[in-house]
Amino acid sequence: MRIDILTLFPEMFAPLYSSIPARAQTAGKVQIELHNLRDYAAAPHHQVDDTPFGGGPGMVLKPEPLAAALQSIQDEEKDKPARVIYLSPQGIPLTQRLAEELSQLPRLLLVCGHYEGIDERIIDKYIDMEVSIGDYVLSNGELGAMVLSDAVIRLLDGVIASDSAAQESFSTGILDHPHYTKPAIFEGMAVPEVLLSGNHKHIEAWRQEQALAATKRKRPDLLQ
Ligand code: 9WO
Repeated sequence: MRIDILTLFPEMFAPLYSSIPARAQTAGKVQIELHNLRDYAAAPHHQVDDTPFGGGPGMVLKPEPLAAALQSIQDEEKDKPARVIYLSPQGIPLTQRLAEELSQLPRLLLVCGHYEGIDERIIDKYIDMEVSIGDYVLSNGELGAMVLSDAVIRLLDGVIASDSAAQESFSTGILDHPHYTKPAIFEGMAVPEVLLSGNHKHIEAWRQEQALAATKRKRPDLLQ
């Protein structure tokens, strides 16, 4: 998969160069291309934003640099059209299901907004879908783009062990079971006996029961 990210702050994306996303890039499972919106703004001032029509506070990202950037980035691989996604609180919620769907696409182009947002005509003409990572306002779309990228990248074939992706929270529709490691007794608290039993049938049944109990207690909405 190829992920293009259009941003005013490419230096914010350091997290995608650590841990699992970094390994996925090294292994050739994903190619991440960062593009600075300012590079597409006209000289001499390279202005990317302007005051809102109708008044009000703050600034809006101008349409021309966004359109120039989106056309140019799409044209970098014409035979591989990108799904163009704008990260905003107005978007459809990012879920594990949506991450799985996006992980099947050959290319994503993530657009990061700033200030009060982007000119609506860009959304009308160039954005395929608006996605929200949750019901809160951030200071920009970059964190949303990183969250979406991470959720998608780890689902790509061969990035993590396939059984671990299949077993984890949400893929199964319920929360994860508790995990324990050594020592067997920590600050007076013992690891549940069944995990030391070596009986894999019992262990699996215990984990499923624990996962269901945790879901009922912490996220009953997931069981509706
Ligand atoms: C800022 C603002 C200030 C005064 C009045 C209204 C306002 N709305 C906004 C606003 O929504 N700014 C956004 C900041 C513009 C697009 C980029 N920004 C953003 C994206 N904030 N939060 C997100 C986001 C992205 C994905 N999922 C959740 C939140």
